[in-house]
Amino acid sequence: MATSTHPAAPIDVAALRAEFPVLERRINGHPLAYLDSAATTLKPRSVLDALDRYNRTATANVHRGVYTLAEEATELYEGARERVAALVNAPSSEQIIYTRNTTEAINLVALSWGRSNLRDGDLIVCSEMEHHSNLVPWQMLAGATGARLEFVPIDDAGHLRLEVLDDLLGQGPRLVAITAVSNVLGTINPVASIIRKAHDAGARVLLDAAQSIPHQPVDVAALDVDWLAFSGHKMYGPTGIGVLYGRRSLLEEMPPVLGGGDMIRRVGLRASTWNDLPWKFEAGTPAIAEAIGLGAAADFLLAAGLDRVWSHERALVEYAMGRLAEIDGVRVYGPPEVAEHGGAISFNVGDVHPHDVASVLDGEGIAIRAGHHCAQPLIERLGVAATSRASVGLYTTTDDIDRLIAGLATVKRVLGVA
Ligand code: C6P
Repeated sequence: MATSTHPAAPIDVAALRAEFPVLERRINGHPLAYLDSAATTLKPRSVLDALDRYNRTATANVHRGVYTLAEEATELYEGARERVAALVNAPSSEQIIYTRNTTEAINLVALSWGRSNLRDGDLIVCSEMEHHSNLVPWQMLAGATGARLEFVPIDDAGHLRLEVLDDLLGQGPRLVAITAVSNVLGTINPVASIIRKAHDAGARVLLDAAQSIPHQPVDVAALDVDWLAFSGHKMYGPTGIGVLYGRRSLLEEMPPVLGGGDMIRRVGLRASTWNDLPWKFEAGTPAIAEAIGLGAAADFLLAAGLDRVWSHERALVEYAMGRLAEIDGVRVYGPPEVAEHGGAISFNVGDVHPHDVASVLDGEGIAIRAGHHCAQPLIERLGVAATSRASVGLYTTTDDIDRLIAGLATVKRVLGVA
């Protein structure tokens, strides 16, 4: 992802934290230390207010009515699309398709472009570190078309083995579908060079940006990526809304996947024609409040400044990795280099099951995720049943990390780890 080389002024974390009402909660008698932003981020007041304002004062369907409320709702809904386009530097908001989440965005490409372009024997390249969302849709597409799937493996430190990618690109794949940042290992993949090389080999590239959008500046125009998928709920926005960005020429040639209201230009009894972009892909009444909330989340991130968010989070990850390394019996997975490590840190404490780690920490008010993180092939590659995962957001502080470290001492004591 594009990262600035300029030192960024620090974000005012205390002021930002005050925007998140959930942080006022006490959990099991302790202040909340929320270290699960990779699963979903907390929501700031501006997003909550945007949802509430639509529901309380501007409720109407979009693209249908000619009365004031309906026009206001449509303006809010389409205005949000402009702000999401600005967040990722899309050439036009017509290239921002609202979906339910990252998963639906990736499925849209598989069902639309994939089903009409891939044939028996065509190659799709993924990696061993993909979330199920960027794996299962391609398995289904391969099953339906006869296309074959190959995988870029990881090395023991959790980097992609790029020499294998080069070999696979030599076989002329039609598609490379890869994550920008691993939700388990935190690995930041060198996506700009992957995209360049894949294009040179004649492949299209889909980037799963679920774990990069809320953390680092992402510029779809500079990356020249074909499709980019992300979720609102991981970028301080509401659940139920996500985005597919696409190259205009591809979106124009892709057939719609769902038919119904709003996605049509003209309907006859036996045939119909399709609406313009982006509505061709948005059949039925959309998630209006959620899209408006997503626009507020894009504004929130733009105002915070993703360069500054990235500096803040990188310092936290460096601090957390240093502190975790001090604890005997804790094994951290993923790249040791902080520059290559995004906001998710997976670890295990001796042989303790991660669910036990997470529940002891919960008793201390610390929220982490434990399990396979919807990346079962990767967890298998790591040779474990599951991991514990702490992940940061722009509201995370070194105090949250200190609480995690102290909590792990409690885990070791309570569960008898040497
Ligand atoms: N990862 C996690 O705790 P959805 O569910 O569609 O909003 O996002 C899917 C998804 C796709 N790609 C990556 C890299 C992801 O991390 C996720 C969601 C969450 O890691 C929930 S499983």
